[in-house]
Amino acid sequence: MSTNKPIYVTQPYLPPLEEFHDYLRQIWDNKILTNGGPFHQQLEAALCDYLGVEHLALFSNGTIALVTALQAQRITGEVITTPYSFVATAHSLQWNGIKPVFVDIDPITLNLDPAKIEAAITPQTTAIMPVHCYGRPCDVAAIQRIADNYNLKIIYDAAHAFGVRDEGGSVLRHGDLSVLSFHATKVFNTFEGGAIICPDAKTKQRIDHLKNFGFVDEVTVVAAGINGKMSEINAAFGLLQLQYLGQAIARRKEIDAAYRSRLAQVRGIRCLGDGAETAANYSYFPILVGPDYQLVRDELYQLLRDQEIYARRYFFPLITEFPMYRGLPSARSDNLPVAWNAARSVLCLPIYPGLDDADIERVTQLIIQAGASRCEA
Ligand code: T4K
Repeated sequence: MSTNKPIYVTQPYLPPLEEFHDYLRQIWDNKILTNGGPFHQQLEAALCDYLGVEHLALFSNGTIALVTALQAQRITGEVITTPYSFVATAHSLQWNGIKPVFVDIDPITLNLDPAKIEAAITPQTTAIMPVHCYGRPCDVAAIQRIADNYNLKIIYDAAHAFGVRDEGGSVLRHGDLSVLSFHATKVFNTFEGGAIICPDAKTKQRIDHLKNFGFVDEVTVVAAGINGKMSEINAAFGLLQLQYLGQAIARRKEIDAAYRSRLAQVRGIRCLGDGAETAANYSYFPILVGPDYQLVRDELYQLLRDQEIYARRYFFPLITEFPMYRGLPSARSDNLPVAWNAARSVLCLPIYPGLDDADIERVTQLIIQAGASRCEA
């Protein structure tokens, strides 16, 4: 067992505690704890500014935001989605009584492959739910073309895509709605939290009603809404964290670059996003362990774990391998060969602002040495 400190796949960035006390003091003074209080309103405005979007509704977490986004667009029937994501993507459909139809992913980006979507459309299809996996944008233009041709809605699961931009601005402007997660493990976090990016004020108003039980005023309920509100403590933490986000992302960018340069020469290891034109937000650092590497992915995963380096296999197993989805015809592995292979070769390396250069050295040296070991033997 190593004497080094454990290294996790991620750790939240925590601003100075004393500064959070000021926010807590204000909450204690005005006694508004939730239900769209002042920090909630301020965070919505601050995030619109930061992200470059016009309308945003905060939520208690990303999963409830996804469930509500589907309700807001009145999605029913079948929705085309990716098997290569966190299970909440498909669960949000299931919670709405919608049948997920799984389509394979692109081998370069690991996002939903637009070339495979049309074949999965049936008369019951009402929408597409793609995921900007690891914050790397989907082929939004191709997906939009298909949606336009077949009159489908697009709900982006943008849980990983905080702050990601393309040539036209925020990647979150695409589709009918985009949903963010502010979970503790994300680039920007509010402990738990999430948001829906809305295209106009009317949509935001409907979503605001839906996240507050459907209440419009004291006596009027217009829909069977849910409780998806973000509390003042979470919103206050978000406001404070936003002030430090620039430096946190800058450090993530350095780590990303360090991994890429150190691992560039390792045979059989591919760093996702190498040569990609659109930068992500450095939220994850996925590598693909190919057949040319000396260990299979799970051997490398275990070797790192033995040294208390907790890299994670996001996303293994595929969503389609879980019991509530595996019986669906679209869940068959021969329908999803790219996703199946990616789930068995991916390893997300630790990346977070608190990771220091010695940590990066430790992680990469182990990968380099393990890659060389059997050649020497
Ligand atoms: N859509 C997509 C594409 C998503 O990836 C997610 C969430 C969602 C939707 C749903 O959004 P939310 O409802 O969660 O807002 C984590 C997160 O729980 C989950 O938010 C995230 N995706 C998913 C990819 O990862 P786990 O089970 O891997 O997390 P856990 O607890 O093992 O944490 C990983 C590491 O992070 C730990 O080893 C240590 C560190 N950590 C974690 C927590 C919670 C900390 O240092 N502090 C902490 O408080 O799921």
